[in-house]
Amino acid sequence: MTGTPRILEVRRNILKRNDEIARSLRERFHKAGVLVIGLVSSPGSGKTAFLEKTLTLLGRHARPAALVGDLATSNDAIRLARSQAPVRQINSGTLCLLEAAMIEEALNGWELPQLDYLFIENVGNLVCPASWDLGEEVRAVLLSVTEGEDKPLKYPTIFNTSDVAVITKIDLAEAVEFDREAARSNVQKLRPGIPIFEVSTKTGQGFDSWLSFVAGRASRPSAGGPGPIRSAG
Ligand SMILES: Nc1nc2c(ncn2[C@@H]2O[C@H](COP(=O)(O)OP(=O)(O)OP(=O)(O)O)[C@@H](O)[C@H]2O)c(=O)[nH]1
Ligand SMILES: [Mg+2]
Repeated sequence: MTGTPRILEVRRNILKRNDEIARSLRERFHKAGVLVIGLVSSPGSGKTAFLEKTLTLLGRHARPAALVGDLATSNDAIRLARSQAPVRQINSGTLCLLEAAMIEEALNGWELPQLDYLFIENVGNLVCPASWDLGEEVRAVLLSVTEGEDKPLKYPTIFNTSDVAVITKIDLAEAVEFDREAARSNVQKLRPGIPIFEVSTKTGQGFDSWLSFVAGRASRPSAGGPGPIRSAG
């Protein structure tokens, strides 16, 4: 048999369609002047806790909003809404990732120019979301100290498609004998030069630096062009 196996071809077409929607979303975000930051990590590494604190702190002087993806429940949206920011939950059903079309639909009725920041918390998974562009300007990958320093090496795609890394639950580092130098060096091996923040939502450690980074990215004119390559397809 010759030619591309059909299953591969279908996957490639789906990824291509996703990239087209992501590109048009990126243009909309750019025109509206909203900085979009995607959060990816394994389940339970602290995305919602980190985002709730980020929204609360940013909300004191700016207009942040969030979309949050989970297979089921609205639990995370309820937690994030405590920050007073506009929040929408996306339920992906059986899908282990968010697609650009889901973002497009979830934004219905929102006036993007009235926002300064839009955060997108992806479904907890270190594999599925890696190749799916959502039109975000910045992708942040979170790694909690309880997961082990080797995770970047074992799940390289999610780390080398990210623009910033956040080590979470740093208050637990000692208890789990977290080797921060090894973790940092593993992240840097995959994405040399990537900024890395170490934070705790329990103590507030690291949030000043993280918020300075976010503000810096917001004030930097984005290219508004095709954007970063996330798709491996
Ligand atoms: N000690 C400590 N616990 C934390 C911290 N951040 C989050 N947690 C705890 O970690 C658990 C998971 O946090 P979530 O914020 O739900 O994690 P998540 O990544 O959003 O999880 P999913 O959306 O299910 O993938 C909760 O019990 C949090 O209280 C932290 O900085 N320090
Ligand atoms: Mg969550």
